[in-house]
Amino acid sequence: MLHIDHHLTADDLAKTLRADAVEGLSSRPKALPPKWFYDERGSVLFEEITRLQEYYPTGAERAILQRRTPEIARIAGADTLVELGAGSGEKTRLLLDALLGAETLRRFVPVDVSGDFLGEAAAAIGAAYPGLEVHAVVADFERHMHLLPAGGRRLVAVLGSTLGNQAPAGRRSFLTDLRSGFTADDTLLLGVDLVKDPQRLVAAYDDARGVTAEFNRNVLQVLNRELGAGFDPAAFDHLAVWDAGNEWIEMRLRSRIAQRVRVAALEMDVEFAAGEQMRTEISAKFRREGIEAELNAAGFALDAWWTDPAGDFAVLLARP
Ligand code: AVJ
Repeated sequence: MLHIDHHLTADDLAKTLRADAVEGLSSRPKALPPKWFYDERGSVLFEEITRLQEYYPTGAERAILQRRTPEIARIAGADTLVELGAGSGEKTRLLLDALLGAETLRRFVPVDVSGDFLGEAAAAIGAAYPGLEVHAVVADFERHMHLLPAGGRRLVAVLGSTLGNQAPAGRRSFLTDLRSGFTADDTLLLGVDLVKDPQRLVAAYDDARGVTAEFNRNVLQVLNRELGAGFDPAAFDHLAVWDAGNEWIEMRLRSRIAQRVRVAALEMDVEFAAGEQMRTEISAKFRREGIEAELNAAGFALDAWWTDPAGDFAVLLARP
């Protein structure tokens, strides 16, 4: 039983990319939203990042889930697992197995902006879990959270510290939108990376093998392909900077030279000074009190909080 809802067409995505590029490339400092990293190559590079020794979040979150999914399943009592940024990977399977073990689950709702990726993920889960209803949803987290399939008792999972890609105002509207679609029976499962020694944070975003640097520069190739831009990725250096005031990591691309880059589809010429930096991602790091206050402000109450033994990462449950 496989079913896909489309709230987003390829055309919507193309329009959003153009709008983001016009705005980001003409603002000072320049900035691009991180969601454009994840084309096919970017997704492969991100998978490779999750296996890097320096990139601790994936392993830490997996360790928490390996230990806590029975408790999560018991507390949530969910008949539906909704996974945002989904999901045929190991974490998804840990959750599905636990919910099936508790004999409450009947439906899986993977949600992603990429229809191709989602189709594959949904098919893989459908094949591995016969009898499970798979209802995939192509949607944008920033706009469509109130359109998620309703009914039953849902566990909505936002793992991998995806929330940290947004600044506080964006997190507030995302959590508020999500909350507006929640009933008293629904539960939120959130994975968040925690504030720690800046050296370890920087290393996680500037690995020795340069995989993250390639991932970062890949956004330029996305602009080249989708917008007919003329970026030379080799003309930009990768930077990872800890912003202690905002408690987030910033990834940036720094122009090695003064250059002018044509972006044909936008009929735009973009000037970079030598050494000019463009922000490509923020990855916020959290503290318990801070995320609890954000949840409360959006109408959620913190229900459970688990970390890995080193205290690097947290998985939490929250309810209306
Ligand atoms: C998938 C957004 C959680 O911010 O750590 C990894 C993406 N960027 N290395 C993160 C990412 C650079 C990742 N998230």
